[in-house]
Parts: sequence; C-alpha cells; structure tokens
Amino acid sequence: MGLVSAKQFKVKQAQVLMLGLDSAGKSTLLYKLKFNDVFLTLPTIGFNVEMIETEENIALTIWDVGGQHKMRTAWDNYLENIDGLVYVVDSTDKQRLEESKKELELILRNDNIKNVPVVVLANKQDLPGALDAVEITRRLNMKKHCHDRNWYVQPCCAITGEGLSQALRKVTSFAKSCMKSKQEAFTIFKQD
Ligand SMILES: Nc1nc2c(ncn2[C@@H]2O[C@H](COP(=O)(O)OP(=O)(O)O)[C@@H](O)[C@H]2O)c(=O)[nH]1
Ligand SMILES: [Mg+2]
Repeated sequence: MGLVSAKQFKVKQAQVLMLGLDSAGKSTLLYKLKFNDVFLTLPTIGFNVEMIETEENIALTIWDVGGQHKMRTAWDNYLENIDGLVYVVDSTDKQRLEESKKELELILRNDNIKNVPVVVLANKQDLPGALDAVEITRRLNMKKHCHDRNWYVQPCCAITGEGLSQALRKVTSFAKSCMKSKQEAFTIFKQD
C-alpha cells in the first residue's frame, strides 16, 4: 500500500477540453504536454485523454476530441462541466481558418460553456507562412466572440514545444478562476 501525502489530497482537478479542426495538431500537443515527446499520430476517432499535473496544486484532465467533420457533432457531448477550452488552429492553413472560426463560434454559443475561458493555440509556428497571434486573433474574431469570458491566443509549436509552458500556465490560471467562480455561485445558490 502506498502512502498518500497530505499535499496530494489538496490537488484540485480541472477538466479541460481541447477542440479544433482535424490535423490542427491536438493529439501531438497532448502527447508533447504529457510525455514531452513527439509521437506519430493517426486521425483521432473518439477521444484521447491525459492527466497533466501542474506546479500549482492543480491537475488538468485534458480531453482531445477528434476534429474530423463527421465527429464535430459529438463535440457538444463533451461541453458539460469543463473549466477551460483549448482551441487549436493550424496557423498555416489559411484556407480552413474561416471554417475553424465558424466551428468556434458554434461552440461558444453553447450554454454549457458560458463564461468558460478559452485559450487558442496558434500551432505550427515552425512552418513558413504561419500567421502570428495578432492575425489569428483577428481572423477568429476573438474580441467579439469572447467578450464575455477570459481568453488568450498563444503561438506555439507542438513539435519543438515552443510556447507550451506559457500555454499551460495560462490554461491553469484561467481554469483556477473558472473553478473558483463556479464554487462561489454554488455557495450563493445553497444559501438562497
Ligand atoms: N510542423 C509541424 N507539424 C505539426 C505540428 N503539430 C502537429 N503537426 C503535424 O500535423 C499533423 C496532424 O497532427 P495531429 O496531432 O494528428 O492533429 P489532430 O487531428 O488535431 O489531432 C501530424 O502530421 C503532426 O505531426 C507543429 O507544431 N508543427
Ligand atoms: Mg487527433
């Protein structure tokens, strides 16, 4: 039997959903974050899930859900009770950024993720012609669609890991404040 330290009991669990079009790099990002390694990925059927421990007494359970067209209708099923949304875009795929924006708009309209913070990962920054964070912010119309929640656009590369520690820090702090406001709302609800 292993000993469990008091510290471990204090670790909070945050649920983070990772979405984005197929081939944006979601699964590569998930495994880079978890194992600090690059794996050969196949198109995700269903989902992958990994728990990532952070330095701030919070463990993120990250759900990576398949992004192919036929699977996007299932995204709704994963939107309940999440503390953060990570939305991944391929920063070089200018043709599909419009499609990606529309999918993000659809998700954000869902009542289940009202006020849930969003971190956009502008992935594949290692490739020539990758759009920067300012341009991705503009093309996804973030200021309009996310005016009612915390949001951030982080440029990154899933292969080298560039930008991922900043992304993880942002997701963690957003998820923490999301959990805190849910807890406060619950306490007020109980008092009423
Ligand atoms: N050059 C480059 N390729 C990447 C990057 N991230 C993912 N890829 C590649 O993009 C392809 C799709 O990645 P995958 O993780 O399966 O995308 P998913 O469908 O969103 O899960 C794979 O060939 C990855 O190796 C990146 O940051 N840079
Ligand atoms: Mg995948």
